[in-house]
Amino acid sequence: MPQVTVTEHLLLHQKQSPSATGRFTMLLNELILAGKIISRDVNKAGLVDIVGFTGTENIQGEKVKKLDRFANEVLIHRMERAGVLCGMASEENADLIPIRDKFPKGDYMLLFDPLDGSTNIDVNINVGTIFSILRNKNFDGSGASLSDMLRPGVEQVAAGYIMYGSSTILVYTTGNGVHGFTLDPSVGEFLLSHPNLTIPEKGKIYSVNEGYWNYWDKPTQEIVSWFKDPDGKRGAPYSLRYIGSLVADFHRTLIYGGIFMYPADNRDPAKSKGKLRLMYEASPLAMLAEQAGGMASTGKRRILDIVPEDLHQRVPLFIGSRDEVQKIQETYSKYAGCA
Ligand code: P6P
Repeated sequence: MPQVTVTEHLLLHQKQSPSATGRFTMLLNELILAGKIISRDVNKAGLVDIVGFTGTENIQGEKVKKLDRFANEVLIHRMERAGVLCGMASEENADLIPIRDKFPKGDYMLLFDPLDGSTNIDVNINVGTIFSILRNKNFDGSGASLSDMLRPGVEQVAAGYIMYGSSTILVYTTGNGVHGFTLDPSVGEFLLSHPNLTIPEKGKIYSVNEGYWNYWDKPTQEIVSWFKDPDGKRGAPYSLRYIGSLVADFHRTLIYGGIFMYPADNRDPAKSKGKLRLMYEASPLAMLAEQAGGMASTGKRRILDIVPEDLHQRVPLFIGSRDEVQKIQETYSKYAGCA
């Protein structure tokens, strides 16, 4: 396959709109640079522990901090200087992150989880940066307000993730299909490796933390039980795969099909609406899933239709192959019908 870079792919396949002034390409290229810096340090994490050296220093010349805070610093530093944003939000920051006046602004807004699943780094499990890109319809040259940013996922102009593991892969959509690029460290470029990714219509894998079975609602318990083919009528149950790192579990679902679930939990008040965040986890992954022919739901509602009330709002998440997500929704509506 000829080596196609992200920039080339964007120029060739991006929906050419009159307003396409290359600013989106600048945004994505800065994001990619941040991803390369994070990848470099994530891949050294084990060494830091073993040999004790700090490896690299971060941009402020400080010793490398905890990797998710380091990833957050890298993203904020790089993206503030991209000259195309009027605001950011991060899983690591309670409030909206403004773009300081000394930097030029643009009408894009970036929301991200800098290093999701970072607790898995110590055991060499893949982790990832998840990002969501919106445009500020009220942009007047000044910074975005919180209400400018609290937009439903259906308004995202782009979404994606960078997964750090045996290789570093960037998967993103601009509403024109889903495409994967693998980092070639020898040249420092992400090269097209998975063009036009699509989720199989139906899968054979379900992915959920079964340890929380007793805290789920009835529809979730019923559908998970169905996956196990309890009466043997279907001849074979689904396989259970659960890595415990959202980006890794989603990436497998995107490629192999099936369903990833993080249901609401009636034991832990903090997870009564689910553990995963709407704006920088569920929404960007939902855009990818739908662009790849799949679905993403809370069980009751399409994820992309939810208008956020808070930057860090949590939602239950059922995402993956159309067939399995529809089964979840049918089960929920059956119970709603009985309510
Ligand atoms: P649990 C990692 O901490 C994370 O935020 C996601 O990456 C992952 O999907 C989820 O939590 C795992 O949560 O409760 O199963 O350990």
